Amino acid sequence: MTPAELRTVIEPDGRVKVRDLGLSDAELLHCYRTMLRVRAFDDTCLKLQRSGRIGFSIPNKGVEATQVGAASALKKTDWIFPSYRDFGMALYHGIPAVAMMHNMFGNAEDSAKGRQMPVHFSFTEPIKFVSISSPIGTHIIQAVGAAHAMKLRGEKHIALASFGDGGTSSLGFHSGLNFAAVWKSPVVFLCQNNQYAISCPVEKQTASDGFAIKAKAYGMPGILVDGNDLLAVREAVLEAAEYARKGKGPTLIEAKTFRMGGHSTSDDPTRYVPKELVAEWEKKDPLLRFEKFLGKRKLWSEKMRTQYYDEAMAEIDVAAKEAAATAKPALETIFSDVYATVPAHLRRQGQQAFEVAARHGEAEAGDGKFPL
Ligand SMILES: Cc1ncc(C[n+]2csc(CCOP(=O)(O)OP(=O)(O)O)c2C)c(N)n1
Repeated sequence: MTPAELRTVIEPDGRVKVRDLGLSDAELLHCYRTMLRVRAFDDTCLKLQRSGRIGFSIPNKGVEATQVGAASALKKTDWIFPSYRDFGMALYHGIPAVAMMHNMFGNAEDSAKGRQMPVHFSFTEPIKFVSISSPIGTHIIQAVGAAHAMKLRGEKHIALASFGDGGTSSLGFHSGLNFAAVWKSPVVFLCQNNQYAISCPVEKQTASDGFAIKAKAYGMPGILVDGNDLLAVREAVLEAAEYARKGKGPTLIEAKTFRMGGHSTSDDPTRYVPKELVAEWEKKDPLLRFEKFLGKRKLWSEKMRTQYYDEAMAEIDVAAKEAAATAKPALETIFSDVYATVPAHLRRQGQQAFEVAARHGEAEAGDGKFPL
């Protein structure tokens, strides 16, 4: 079988192949600003982690165009089942940076009340951004289930499941894609092929010719798109979303991109990513590509980049300070939002734990070892 052809819209020099982008200048600038806000969020989190104020973060550098391009193709009534590397999807849709920072600090204002790891955001407004699942691939089936429920209810919303190349080796990938294709569930599968799953290179992840090609076997359309080309990703997701809304079922999109940083702030990619590969992809930086495109439309200047980035850093600095100053969740909230009525045995156990904590004090941050 011939592999899918790589789709692009923005040429490396910034020219575009299509006339009607379906986005106003203001919307294009919102996409650009969102990518810079993601970089500012990353840069701030690295400093927070290195100075011991948060336990962990996930760098997004290099994959911002995939995140923002995909997000821009969704409606506010759609549901996002994100990977942990999708900060741009949340920021694009207006989720406040401070709400994300509350999760990074696991404080009392965090929507999960500190019961998730950092970067495991969950929001219901202004878009459904479903709680991130740490076990790789498990959210793919959650997305299919939610999408299928929407179909049964006669709603026209769709679900987007975003995952990495590593996610395709999960059982969730197989059962999710198979079910969705058979039942024509309105879901878009977005595989962000960023070349690595922690230190596992893509050549060791699959023996097949990429990931888009796998759609064929499941009986759904497969699209291979340049993930560093924001407009090409947007176009692919729009096409897949429309297909799903029409009741035709799912699509698998492979966005080919590159993780320009470490897997997480606990990782040192220089130990396993060849320098030449990094250099090759640095030239394809999605932010630079979009700047060239905006430049051709007289919408961009070097000064604008500095101004947007500085504004983003100031915004995120305020968010981080507010989150840092917010109290930890009270121990008594451990069962909140979990049960409509807390079962008697848990209430009893909770009571015992609260009494022990009252006698001995609560654990201090850093008492436990942090996972990868
Ligand atoms: C079931 C399971 N196995 C292993 C892990 C450990 N783990 C965390 S992230 C990750 C890599 C996933 O890579 P990929 O899906 O390509 O996403 P990326 O991090 O590249 O965005 C692994 C193996 C996990 N969280 N869950």
